[in-house]
Amino acid sequence: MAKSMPADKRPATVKSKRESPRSEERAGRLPADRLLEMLYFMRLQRAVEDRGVKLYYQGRIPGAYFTGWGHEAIVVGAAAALAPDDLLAPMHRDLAAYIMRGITVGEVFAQFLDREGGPTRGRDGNVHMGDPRRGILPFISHMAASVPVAAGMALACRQRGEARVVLTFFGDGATSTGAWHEGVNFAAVFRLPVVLVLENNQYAYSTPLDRQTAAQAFVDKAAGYGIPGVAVDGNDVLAVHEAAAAAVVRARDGAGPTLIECRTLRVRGHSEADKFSYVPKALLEEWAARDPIVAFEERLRAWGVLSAEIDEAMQFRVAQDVEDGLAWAEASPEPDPATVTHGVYAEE
Ligand SMILES: Cc1ncc(C[n+]2csc(CCOP(=O)(O)OP(=O)(O)O)c2C)c(N)n1
Repeated sequence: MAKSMPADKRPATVKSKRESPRSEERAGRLPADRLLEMLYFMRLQRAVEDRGVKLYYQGRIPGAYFTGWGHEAIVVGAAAALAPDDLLAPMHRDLAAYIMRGITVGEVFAQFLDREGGPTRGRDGNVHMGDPRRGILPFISHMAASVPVAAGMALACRQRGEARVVLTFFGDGATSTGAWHEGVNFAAVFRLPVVLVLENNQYAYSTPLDRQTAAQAFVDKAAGYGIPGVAVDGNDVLAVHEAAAAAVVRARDGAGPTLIECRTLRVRGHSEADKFSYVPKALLEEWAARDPIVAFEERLRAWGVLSAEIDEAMQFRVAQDVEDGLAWAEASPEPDPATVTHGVYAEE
C-alpha cells in the first residue's frame, strides 16, 4: 500500500503567481547563441507551417492541417528548458518542439505528405506524430489524453531511477476534460517530475474562455491540486523559458509538477478548414500586433544580439532548411499498402 506523505514533507500551501517580471531584465542571463537558437526555432516553426499551409491549399496534405501561429514563444521557450534525455508529450500547436527534440524538417514534411519517411511512416494524419525512440510521445488527438500518459512516463522514469523530466503541452479546452484532471492530480499526489504547460490561446475551437471555465484564471486551478502555478505572457519567449526552466529544476529535484499558464491568442483557425469568424476582429488585431517572433526580434536587435548579418544568415538558413526538408520528403516513397499492418504491434 502506498505510504502517505508525512505532513512536514508536503509543500506549504502553494500560491499561484499571476505574472512574472518582463523579460528585459533577463536578457543577460542567457548567452547570445542560446537566444539566437530560440529565434531560429521560432522562425523555423513559422516557416515550416507557412509552407504546410500552402501545401494544404494545393491539396497535397490529406486531412486537416493545424498550425501553432502565435504559439511559437510558448513552444520554443518551454522546449528549450529540457535536457537532452528529458521527455516530451506535445500537441498540435507545438511543431518546433518536435524539431528541437530531434525530428528533422524532412521527416516533418514527409509526415505532412503521408510519406514513408515520416515518423509514422505515412500511417497517421499530418500533425499526429511522435517518436518514442527520441523521447517524444506520439500525439494523442483526444484533448488532454497525453497528460495521464505523461504522468505515467514520469512515474516509470522514477521507478527506473532515471532523473528525467516530462514536459507536456495542452490547450485551455483540454483543461475541462476528465483526463486532464486525473493526470494532473496523479502527478501532483505522487510529486512526479512533470511540467504542465497550458497554451491558453483563448479559444477551444469556437469555445471562448468564459464558456470554458468559471475560474478567474486557469492558473488558479493549480492550488486545487496542491501544486504551484505561474502565469506568463505566452508571447514572451524568455518569460516562458524562465518559468519552464524553474519548473524543470523543481521537477528534477523531486518537488513535483508545476502548472504554467501561457497566455496568447490563436491567430489562425483551429485548423485550416476553420475561418474563425467567431474571433472578434479587434482582438485579432491586438494580438497580431504582439507577434511573438517580431517582439523577440525587436528585443534581440535592441540588445545588440541580432545584427543585420546574423539576421540575414538566419533567414537564409531557415528558408534553406524548409527547401531541403521538403525536397527530402518529396523523394520519400508513399507507403506500400502491403505493409499497412506493419508497426501496429511493437515487435514489427
Ligand atoms: C475528447 C475530445 N473531444 C473533442 C475533440 C475535438 N477537438 C480536437 S482539438 C479541440 C479543441 C482543443 O482546444 P484546446 O484544448 O483549447 O487547444 P487548441 O486547439 O485551442 O490549441 C477539439 C474540440 C477531441 N479531439 N477529443
